[in-house]
Amino acid sequence: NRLNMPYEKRAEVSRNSIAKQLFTIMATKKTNLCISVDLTSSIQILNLLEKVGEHVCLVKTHVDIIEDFNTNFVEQLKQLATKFNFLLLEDRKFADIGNTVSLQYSKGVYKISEWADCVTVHSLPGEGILKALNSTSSDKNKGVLLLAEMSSEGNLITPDYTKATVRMAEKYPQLMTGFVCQNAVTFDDPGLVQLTPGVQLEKPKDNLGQVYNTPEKVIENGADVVVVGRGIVASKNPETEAVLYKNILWKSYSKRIMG
Ligand code: 5IU
Repeated sequence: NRLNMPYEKRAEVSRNSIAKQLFTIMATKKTNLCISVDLTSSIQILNLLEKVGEHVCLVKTHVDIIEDFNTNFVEQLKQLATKFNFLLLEDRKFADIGNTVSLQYSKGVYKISEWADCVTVHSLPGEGILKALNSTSSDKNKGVLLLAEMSSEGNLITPDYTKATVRMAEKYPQLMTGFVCQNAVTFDDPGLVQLTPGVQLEKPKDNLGQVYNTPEKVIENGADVVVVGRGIVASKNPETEAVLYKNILWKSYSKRIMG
């Protein structure tokens, strides 16, 4: 099964171009760390990425929290992605009807489709949301990470919802980069990425419902790419901390593929 397959082999079977690129970057840079840059200043984000860019395969953004968002920021973000060889995930969590999501994806202030390699999407509204993203023209190759589970306490996602989400994704193999989840929700397609947020070494939770696991635990649970936000971003020395997470995660993955 996919848990024992090395990333470079999984790249070969990915049907989505972003999943293929991501697996290839992970194998090349020897990192499965994704940093979540939940900062409200564009300068702070760019400065942080200068420091940690070489240690991550993916950068996860929430562009709608940036106070001084502008097109120059997007240009610099893209340049850093090229310089350090990482991909961009906008964690937009689209959740509306297809027509609205198509507009939210490509229009407005953020024009997400022009710079994001992939986006997060809720399965809640039904298949139309995937149909919309599939057909909306984009400046680049694109990918969707579908939310099959969440890390937060008391979330309303049930096992049936998770299963139905996996089934929905099966209809759009070219669009699907993978799933955002806490457990191995499917073993069917080794070309899909399991992205897991809710990871920190310091604390077991925050004050607003976030629940943390350790890096070792989430890799055991099937994570391929692991999202760390405040564990790195809020630390005194983000670069040192990024290296620490990177090393633990890569060691856990190496152990996993050994069986
Ligand atoms: N995020 C989660 N849990 C989820 C999903 C997304 O934490 O189930 I889906 C996002 C929220 C935040 C980041 O942007 O991942 C985690 O940040 P911290 O590591 O700072 O908690």
